[in-house]
Amino acid sequence: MRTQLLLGDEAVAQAAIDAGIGGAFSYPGTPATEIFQYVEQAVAGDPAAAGISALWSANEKVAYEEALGMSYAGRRALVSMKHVGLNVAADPFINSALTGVNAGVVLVIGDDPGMHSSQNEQDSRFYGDFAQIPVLEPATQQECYEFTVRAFEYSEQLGLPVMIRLVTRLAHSRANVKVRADGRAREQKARPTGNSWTLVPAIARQRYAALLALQPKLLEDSQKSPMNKLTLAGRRGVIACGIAHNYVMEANDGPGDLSILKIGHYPIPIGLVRELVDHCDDILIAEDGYPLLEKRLLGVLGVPGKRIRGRLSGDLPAAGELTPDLLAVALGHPPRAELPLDDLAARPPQLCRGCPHIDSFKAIVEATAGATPILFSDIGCYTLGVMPPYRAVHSCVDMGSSISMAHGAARAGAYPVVCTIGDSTFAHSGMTPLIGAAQADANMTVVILDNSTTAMTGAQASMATGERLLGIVRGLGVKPEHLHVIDPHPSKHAENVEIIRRAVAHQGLDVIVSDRECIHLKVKTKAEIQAGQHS
Ligand SMILES: Cc1ncc(C[n+]2csc(CCOP(=O)(O)OP(=O)(O)O)c2C)c(N)n1
Ligand code: SF4
Repeated sequence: MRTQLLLGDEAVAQAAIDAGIGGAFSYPGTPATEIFQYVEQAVAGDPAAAGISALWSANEKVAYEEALGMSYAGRRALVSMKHVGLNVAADPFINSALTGVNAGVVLVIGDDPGMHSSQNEQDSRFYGDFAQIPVLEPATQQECYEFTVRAFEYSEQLGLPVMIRLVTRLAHSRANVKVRADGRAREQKARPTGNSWTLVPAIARQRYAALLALQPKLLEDSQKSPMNKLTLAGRRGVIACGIAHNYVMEANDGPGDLSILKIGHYPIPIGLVRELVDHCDDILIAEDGYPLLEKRLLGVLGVPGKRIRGRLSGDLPAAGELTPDLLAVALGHPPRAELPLDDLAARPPQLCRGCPHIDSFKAIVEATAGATPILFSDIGCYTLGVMPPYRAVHSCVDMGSSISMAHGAARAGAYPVVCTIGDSTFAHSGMTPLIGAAQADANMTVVILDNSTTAMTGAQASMATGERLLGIVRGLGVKPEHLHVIDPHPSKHAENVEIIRRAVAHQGLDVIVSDRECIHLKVKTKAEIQAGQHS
């Protein structure tokens, strides 16, 4: 055993290394990025991690499928992503509960209650429930480590993927973690035999029946799991899930006379919940996310004779992160005096001075002045083009949506339609809609903002930049005479405006690659960029 000061994310990564993974798979996204980055760095410097494969994937679906392929071939695989990434990976994820896994697959999701750097605050425990697989929810960095080690063993024992759900506060805070010092690669498992991985309907029906048949065991396991702890004391009870347990302990200054069910292992341990509810009159449910447990417990008709409180009852807010202060009030303690933060001036995020995206937006705005353009955009630093003075972003829905939405609008007869998308987002999910737009020769202009990096999440390498990007665009069917490259720099402004004007005037598809490095690639180290960026 040795002790290391680790982020929750890093504790998960260290545990995966110690569990003998053959590979880590991911696409960057806050708050999960550091999981993969820790493995990547360990591969370079830690002999225990030598031989682990750690390459960023093009998107989360690809990452999940690569992990599944590694498992099929007999090696344990770690796959991590932010919560909205699981929407992208949902297809293989849900289906892998039917195929099952060979060597252990652990999927780690970083949820972001409060939307510190995300488009929504969806709760991934629902995905686990939907796929009918076990979900583990650690409360501390030590549990991040221990639950991950256990998750690999459990995944192999069940032949199912196991999900670990983290939230931003846990993923991004540090504590001392006791780790095993004996991490080493495991033997390769034999490849599966038979057809169970081929989900044609006849096999899929059998596999789904097998998954359903496994459900009583999953429930029995969670009932007995040491990750779920029931302590009966007074008639006031709390069910605390994951990190919410810490908040309850802080808010109440320890357990006091509360009866407490701490949940870290799902499916919901129904027997333990029943014991707590039978024992108590008043039950507060503390979940940092959606009211998964509260909703299930109340059902359609509620629990007669018991007071069930939580986000649905209004005792805790319906949206946003939980905090010890919110729980203190819900537990009947006086609210703590607020810190006087009013004097701090609000500082909205901005594009950096000298950012190439600024010059791209200035040129787009000038080239479309006088018309009423629809300016679809996407997710990255450039989303900040929504702010004045540019106001050049009218939409940002999900990664890759700019090109598809522009195509839809063009088909509705809208004109001019211009969309902006970053190089990494283009590789993630912009290429597929461009195939259709090129085939239809849609009347729209796509501007790919190639700053040679995935800047927003901390300057990870991009898969579609420079000459490679141009080759991809041509390969997707864009006519060479309608593919242009501009240099987004103040000295080239007039020239760029003219190129965009002509592209917009052309009744068909044009793609403009706006090619200039993020300024921080030149003047800052990756670590400095990572310290300042997120999402
Ligand atoms: C499905 C999903 N995965 C990951 C993210 C996190 N994320 C936000 S923007 C972005 C990529 C940004 O890179 P790029 O498109 O090249 O733009 P830049 O920030 O470099 O301007 C990532 C990975 C997300 N928001 N949604
Ligand atoms: S990090 Fe780079 S791409 Fe992002 S705003 Fe700053 S200069 Fe622009």
